[in-house]
Amino acid sequence: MSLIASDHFRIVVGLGKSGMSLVRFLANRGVSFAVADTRENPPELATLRRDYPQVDVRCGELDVEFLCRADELYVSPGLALATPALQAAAARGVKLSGDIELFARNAKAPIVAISGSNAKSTVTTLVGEMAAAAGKRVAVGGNLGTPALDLLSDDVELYVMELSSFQLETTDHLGAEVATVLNISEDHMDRYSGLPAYHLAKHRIFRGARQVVFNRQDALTRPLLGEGLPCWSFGLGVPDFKGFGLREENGEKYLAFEFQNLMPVRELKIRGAHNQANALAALALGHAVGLPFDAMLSALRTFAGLEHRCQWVRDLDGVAWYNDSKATNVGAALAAIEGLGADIEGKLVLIAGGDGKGADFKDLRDPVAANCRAVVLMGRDRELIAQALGDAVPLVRVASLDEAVQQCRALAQPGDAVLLSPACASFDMFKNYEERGQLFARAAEDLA
Ligand code: UMA
Ligand code: ADP
Repeated sequence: MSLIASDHFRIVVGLGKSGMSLVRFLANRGVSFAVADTRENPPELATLRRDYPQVDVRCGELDVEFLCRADELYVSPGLALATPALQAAAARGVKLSGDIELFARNAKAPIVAISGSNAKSTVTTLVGEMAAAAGKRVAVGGNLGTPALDLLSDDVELYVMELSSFQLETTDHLGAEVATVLNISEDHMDRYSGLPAYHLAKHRIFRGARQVVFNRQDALTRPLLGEGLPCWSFGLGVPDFKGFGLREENGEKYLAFEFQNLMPVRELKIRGAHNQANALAALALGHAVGLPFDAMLSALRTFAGLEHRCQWVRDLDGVAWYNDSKATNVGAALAAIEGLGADIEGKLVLIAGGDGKGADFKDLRDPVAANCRAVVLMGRDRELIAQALGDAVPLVRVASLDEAVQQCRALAQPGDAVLLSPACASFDMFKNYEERGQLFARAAEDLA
């Protein structure tokens, strides 16, 4: 039986991937609903018309009177709740909700819930692989891959969910078995009034959680409430009681839990200090839901990382080329610049720029000065980055990614690495970060 009242009328607002998953969910349960999208031609319109021709769809500017026919609106994470038509409907008593709230109400298996400014996809995928290695029937998705509602099944034994701040804004009670905010740094400042509002949205992940995992190196990841909840921690320092961390013994660095060494760090395939933190976070989450260490460690030994995250593309004349297109904010680019910068003999030639989402780029200046030979700047906000970097290193402005690759070829010296880590979203020049990363990799591979 579905936990959804059938005498209410709903409207799905936003007809992208999550909107379409809502349509399938509601239609399968015989709930009456309509669809609205501010776009004239939303991505899933053709699919909706083909599979659910009876559903009323309104495209274009949102009509408040239409929205007010509903008891509840399921709003896409892509639409700000501050949108005036949504606020007008809310003021008239219409409830604003989202797909994750519905998912949480209907999921019968425990949920591992993962948010944070960076590393969500890496840690979510790792925990999924750990659970699979432990023989669990696990479903992995949310902000990553398959939308949450499409994962619901009576067969699932564990849900591992990546959740964005946008999805959490419309989630009142998640009730996760274990929840974490991996790290907090500025992102999506075009949607939030500032870091406190973004932080509050992320921390909704702890609502109803039975256990918590926090990052010892980032105070903003500790839950504000919930004293008394079992808490596990991770961080790059030596771990204590209920903590995961790093310990050195006879010159060998180990991933460790409390007072026990688990595995030498060199056995990890994923590189850089940030990825050691990610491995520790995944161990903490897996341990909280009872996954055995041997299965978790075997998953860690085989996991080679995800595409577009500090991904090695090729070597050419002594220069390594890396695609970190998923670095869509300053915190992510910093992790790559410092992590990779420490790993190479020479210097980095960095490609940065794009849609900065209102970010402040000043934190890039010192790490760029310490690790980069030059920075090649592209995209809408390239001058904002140029201003923040000042005269830290030589700057080269380009009009296209192809031109950026050509410039990097000329600037890099043997022992250097070329790194695409834009610190920006891609939407000003590309369909998404995947397209940006693929075009970069292709252009780098084509160099003779
Ligand atoms: N839009 C409109 N009008 C609408 C609805 C959407 O203009 O009425 C525009 C907005 O600019 C919006 C964009 O369309 O940003 C995408 O919205 P959508 O409803 O088409 O999105 P979905 O396809 O449902 O994708 C969403 C998540 N997108 C966002 O949060 C922006 C996907 O995360 C997620 O994978 C998917 O649901 C399934 O759960 C993507 C993402 O970029 C990967 N997430 C952000 C991030 O990771 O930084 C948060
Ligand atoms: P998300 O899903 O949160 O965007 P990903 O796992 O896709 O996270 O990684 C996105 C980017 O974040 C990567 O390109 C990488 O450079 C950076 N990153 C990975 N791990 C960390 C970390 N622990 N701290 C900060 N940045 C990180």
